[in-house]
Amino acid sequence: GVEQLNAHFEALLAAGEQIEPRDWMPDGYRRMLVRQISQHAHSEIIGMQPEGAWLTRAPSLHRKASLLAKVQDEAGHGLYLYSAAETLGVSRADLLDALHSGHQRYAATFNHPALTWADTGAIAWLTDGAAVVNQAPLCHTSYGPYARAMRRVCQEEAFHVRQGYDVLWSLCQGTPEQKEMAQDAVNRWWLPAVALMFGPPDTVAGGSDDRTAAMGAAVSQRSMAWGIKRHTNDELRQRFVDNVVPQAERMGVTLPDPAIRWNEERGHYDFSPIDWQLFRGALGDGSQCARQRLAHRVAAHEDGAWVREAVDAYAAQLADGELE
Ligand code: BYC
Repeated sequence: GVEQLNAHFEALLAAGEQIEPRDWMPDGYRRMLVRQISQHAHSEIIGMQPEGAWLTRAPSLHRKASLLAKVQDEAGHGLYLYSAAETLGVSRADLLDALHSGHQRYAATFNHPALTWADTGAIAWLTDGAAVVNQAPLCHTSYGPYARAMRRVCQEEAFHVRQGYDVLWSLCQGTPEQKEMAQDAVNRWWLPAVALMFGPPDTVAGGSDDRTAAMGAAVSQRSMAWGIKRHTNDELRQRFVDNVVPQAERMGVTLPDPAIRWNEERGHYDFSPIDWQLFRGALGDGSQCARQRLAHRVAAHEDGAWVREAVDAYAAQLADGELE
């Protein structure tokens, strides 16, 4: 019966074995994975847009080539992740419909506009930097197909972080205007990265909506018990801040949080607590930029209909033996 299956499932988790598509799994585990993997996949493909907007305006051929490769990588990440989600019995078409109709979310980080060239550097350095910290433990997440997708994604993200750092570094070596442009982009992308890429805080500290924050913590605990998440959101957020503060110092930009200082006793950098209300506000749902992101995505999907039709027609001809 179900109890026996569940005991076997729990035993696999306890032994540190990965769960594979052929294995029995509780409905809640499957639902939680579908939700996280699809939200993740959507974030990758919507996340192409802020930087993608600068492809035609990159300041040199060299910068254009690396940005193009970076944005293409994000499309690839979306594809690995949709494939991983499909092993759970959902279809990519349905997941895309859920994104397009607003039924599923993507990281609200990407509801912010990329106003200058320096934003491409700040996004890659901070947002991809946060993503690597959040996603590296997912290489050991309990669901096999998700873990395998994450290994490749993380290697590519690590390259993106350096590409972003290099864009900002060069601007910081340039004219006062260029340096100011770098600082301005860092000022605008800091909060979206530190607040949104890690999800809500683990505790209600600083927040005023106790009920939803407590629910968030319960979901997190469930996720950790199933080995989907390996660390809490705030642990990973701290790891990100510890990585990034010395990098900012080397580059010569200031992170826009006056509370950032080394705490000898904790062995970590202190920073301002993430306010839950601010987090909700910063989601930018319904903002002009969010509407544009979605409209752009839907238009790209519709423009690509002929490709999907051609692929289906080709597959049908192959199946009928019309092509050799
Ligand atoms: N934005 O789910 P909960 C990239 C919502 S892309 C909007 O309990 P948890 C890149 C959440 O939906 C890679 N909403 O939080 C691409 C829920 O609301 P509903 C992105 C958010 O479990 C291109 C409520 O808040 N990486 O790197 O802690 C260019 C409660 O949250 C957000 C991943 O996706 C948000 N950010 O999960 C550059 C990694 N966060 O649905 C870079 C995998 C939360 O109840 N994902 N909400 O109305 C994760 O690890 C988890 O999804 C998170 C949040 C830690 C992000």
